[in-house]
Amino acid sequence: MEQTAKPPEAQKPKNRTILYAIIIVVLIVVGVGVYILTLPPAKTTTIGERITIWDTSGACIQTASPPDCGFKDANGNVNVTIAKGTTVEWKNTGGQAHTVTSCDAGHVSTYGTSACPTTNNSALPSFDSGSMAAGSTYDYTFNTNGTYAYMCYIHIWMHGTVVVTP
Ligand SMILES: [Cu+2]
Repeated sequence: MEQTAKPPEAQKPKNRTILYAIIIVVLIVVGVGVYILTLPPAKTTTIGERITIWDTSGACIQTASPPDCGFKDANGNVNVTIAKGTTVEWKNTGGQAHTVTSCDAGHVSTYGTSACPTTNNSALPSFDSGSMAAGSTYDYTFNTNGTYAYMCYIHIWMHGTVVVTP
């Protein structure tokens, strides 16, 4: 079969080439952008102390004896001592929502002295997890030495202490 020479294509306008170049550049930029946005965050926080927020079958009654909810570390202690710079992670293993809320002056005035029998030194930073659903965690890094009382503002009889040493 005899090959017939293709008819010469109509000359593409030059601006079409420019359009293709622009499309390719846009695709590359979008591709790189999506790649960067989907990279996992370069978060290198190491959890130095884990505290369990617990309750018994979703109950957290102020008058329960022994208590049916609270905070505890791996050894069952309510009060923990950590080195400055340590990140503490609280995990709500209970069936109710709980909070991790520091007993700074602002929170004491909001939640009262039943929630916070002692007020933290004003030099210490405030922290507040807000309402934590069952199963959720809250991390806080302690960068100032001192004794931090904290509580759960949903159950103001839930108390804990973090002592931060140099
Ligand atoms: Cu609670």
